[in-house]
Amino acid sequence: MGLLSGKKALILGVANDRSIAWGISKAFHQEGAELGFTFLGEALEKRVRPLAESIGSKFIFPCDVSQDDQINQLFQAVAKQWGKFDILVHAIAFANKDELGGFFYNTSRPGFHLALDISAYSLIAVTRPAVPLLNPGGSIITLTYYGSEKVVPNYNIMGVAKAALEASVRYLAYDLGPQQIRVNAISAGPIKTLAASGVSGFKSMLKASETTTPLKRNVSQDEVGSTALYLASSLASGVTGEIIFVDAGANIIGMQLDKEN
Ligand code: NAD
Ligand code: 0WE
Repeated sequence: MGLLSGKKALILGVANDRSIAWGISKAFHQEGAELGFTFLGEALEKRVRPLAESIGSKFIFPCDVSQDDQINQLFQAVAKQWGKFDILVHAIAFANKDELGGFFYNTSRPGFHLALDISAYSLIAVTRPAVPLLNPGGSIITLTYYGSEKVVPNYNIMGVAKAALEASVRYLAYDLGPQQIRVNAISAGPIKTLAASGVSGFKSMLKASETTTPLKRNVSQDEVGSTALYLASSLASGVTGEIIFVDAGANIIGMQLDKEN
C-alpha cells in the first residue's frame, strides 16, 4: 500500500521533465496516486503528454490560469472524469523577463498586475472551483521562494508576488480548515528548471549555494517531491497554513564568514 493509494492528484505546472511539478508527480505516482495534468499552450502539450502517459495518466487538459473560462472548463472536466479528488498542486509563476532585473522601482503597473495575477491570484482562482470537488483530508500545495521574505537581487516583483502567495496560503488554510482541507507552500532553494533558465546569473546562484548552505549543496526536484508527498499524505494531517523550506538550510543563515573557524 502506497502513502497515496486510491488518491487522485491534479498537477498544474509541468512544462518538462525538469519541472519541480514533475518531481512532485513522480513522488506521488510512486506512492500509488492517480494523476491528472494541465499544460499551458500547444507547445507544452507536446512535452507534457508523453510524461503524463509514461505514468499511466489519462487526464491531460489545457489551462492558462489567467483565463477564467479555461479554469472553469478544467474543473468541469475534473468533475466529469473523477468526481471528487484529493490533492491540488499549484507550481506556476510568471513575470515579464524585463521586470526580473534592474531597479525594483521601475516595476510597471502592467508588469505588477501580470506577475501577481499569474503567480499569486491564480492559487485563489483554482482553489475556488476545486473546493466542492476536494474530499475531506484533501491537500493543496503551492511553490514559493525565499525572495518573498528577504531581498534576492533581481527577483524584484516576483518577491512581492510570492509574499502575496504565502499570505494567500494562510487565508485559504483558515477558510478550508473546517472542511479538513489543508493548504501549504514549499519554499524551494534554487533549482535549474525552464523558469530558472531564463534568469541571468542563475548559475552563480547555484554555485553560491554549494558553499553557503548548511548542507553545502543544492536541492533537487525529487527532494521537493518527497516533501510534497509528505504534505499530500495523512502524515501531515495536522499541518496547514505552513511554509516549509526545502532549501538545504539556506534560510537559517544570518551571516556568512569567509572561513569556517
Ligand atoms: P517550470 O518552468 O518548470 O514551471 C513553471 C510552470 O508555470 C510551467 O509549467 C509554465 O507552463 C507554468 N505557467 C506559467 N504561466 C502560466 C499560465 N498563465 N497558466 C498556466 N501555467 C503557467 O519552473 P519551476 O521552477 O518548476 O517552477 C514551478 C514553481 O516553483 C513556480 O511557482 C516557481 O516560482 C517555484 N519555485 C522555483 C524555484 C526554482 O529555483 N526553480 C525555486 C523556488 C520556487
Ligand atoms: O520563481 C522562480 C522563477 C520565476 C520566474 C522566472 C522567469 C524567467 C523567464 C518567473 N517568470 C519568469 N519569466 C521569464 O520570462 N524562481 C524562484 C527561480 C528564480 O528566478 C529568479 C531567481 C530565482 C531563484 C529571478 C531573479 C533572481 C533569482
